[in-house]
Amino acid sequence: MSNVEIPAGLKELLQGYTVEVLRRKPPDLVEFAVQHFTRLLGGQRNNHGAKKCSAKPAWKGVTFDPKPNKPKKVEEEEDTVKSTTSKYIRRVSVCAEAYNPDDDEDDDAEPRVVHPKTDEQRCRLQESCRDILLFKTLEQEQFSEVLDGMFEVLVKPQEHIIDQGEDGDNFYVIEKGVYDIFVQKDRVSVCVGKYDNKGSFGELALMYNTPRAATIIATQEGALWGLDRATFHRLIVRNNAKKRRTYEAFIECVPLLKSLELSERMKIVDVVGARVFKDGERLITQGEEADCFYVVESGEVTITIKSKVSAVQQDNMEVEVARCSRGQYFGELALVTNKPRAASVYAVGETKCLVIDIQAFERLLGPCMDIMKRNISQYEEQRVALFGSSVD
Ligand code: 1OR
Ligand code: 1OR
Repeated sequence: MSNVEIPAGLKELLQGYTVEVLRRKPPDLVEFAVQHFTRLLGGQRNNHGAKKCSAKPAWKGVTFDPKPNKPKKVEEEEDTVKSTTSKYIRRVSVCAEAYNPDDDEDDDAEPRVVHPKTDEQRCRLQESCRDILLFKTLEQEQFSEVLDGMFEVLVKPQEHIIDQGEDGDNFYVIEKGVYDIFVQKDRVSVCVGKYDNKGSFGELALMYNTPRAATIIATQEGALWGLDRATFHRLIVRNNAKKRRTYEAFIECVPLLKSLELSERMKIVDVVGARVFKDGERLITQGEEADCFYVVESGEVTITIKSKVSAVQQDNMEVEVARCSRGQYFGELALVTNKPRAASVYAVGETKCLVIDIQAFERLLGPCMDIMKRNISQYEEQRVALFGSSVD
């Protein structure tokens, strides 16, 4: 026996298998061995592929089981790679941890999850995440960790991505597809809105440790990017604690939000994105469809309306009708009236705004609706005073 050469790595390989057996206590050791070593092999190939030629598909998208409409966890687990050791880890299903930013240090102990992606997948992912408000206040490093942690989910028509009342597993960013939002009212499911090829959903259950607040159903084939609960918690929820500290004082002095409870104002802070616009940059284009609402944090915006200069002249000239500065809001009119944008808005000097998407606007700003409607009724009076009937 003395001349038997033990191949390098054999001991570690068998130890790894033994540890997994002891942890999971599988009923069939042979079957478990096949699964375990297949996973390891897949991991080696993925790592090789990613290093050598990232254009090769390193990860195929997660598809949905028709029942029970959840991403296939096995595939998800199989493709979950720990970046530091390149060993596979299993995503332990997490049940309902309470929201407590002070616990965040524990999150550091969590292994960083990386789902390898081809260059092509990464491009599509980056494009889908470009305007996601929840990512707009992240540092570059946190943002790239979010991108690493996301996995592709392909969906079929009528798939339930989320069911109201269930525990939250993932947060989703839409790459493509239309998704209806249903909310149960008096035991009747009512469609309260939709996501049309952009946006994100599934953040509430993960942020506040609550059951899913709505049902989200794909109306056609689509593609989503998922982010697991633990990674969402480590990166987004932790960032929210920081965001609350940053914006607490500012949000307190926004006149529109005065009537809200402090907790309601903080919920707004949790979902806002911060965007900086350059001098002269257009934030809103008159006539376009609306999907968000703005509050000026610093700088100023000018609001312009196209008006015909004379009855014979068809070209529209933009006329300034208002300005907004720190603490003032705009972009509510189209959301409240469900019409196209009534004016264009441009930054005057470098301007920073907090941005709220239409779903969060409808969910959180209901109590401020009276104030907004009162101001809206003044627009019409001012329109007549300024232009008579010459506005398009
Ligand atoms: P979630 O984790 O609770 C369902 O899972 C998701 O639907 C939720 O996160 C939001 O991302 C999204 N009320 C609650 N959740 C909504 C709503 C909504 N719209 C989208 N989601 N309302 C509709 C507003 C247009 C209020 C209905 C009364
Ligand atoms: P929105 O979603 O239509 C443009 O996008 C925003 O400009 C609009 O919401 C309002 O928030 C803001 N008429 C219409 N929109 C106005 C006006 C306005 N002022 C600000 N906005 N008028 C000016 C009243 C001083 C009437 C102009 C003729």
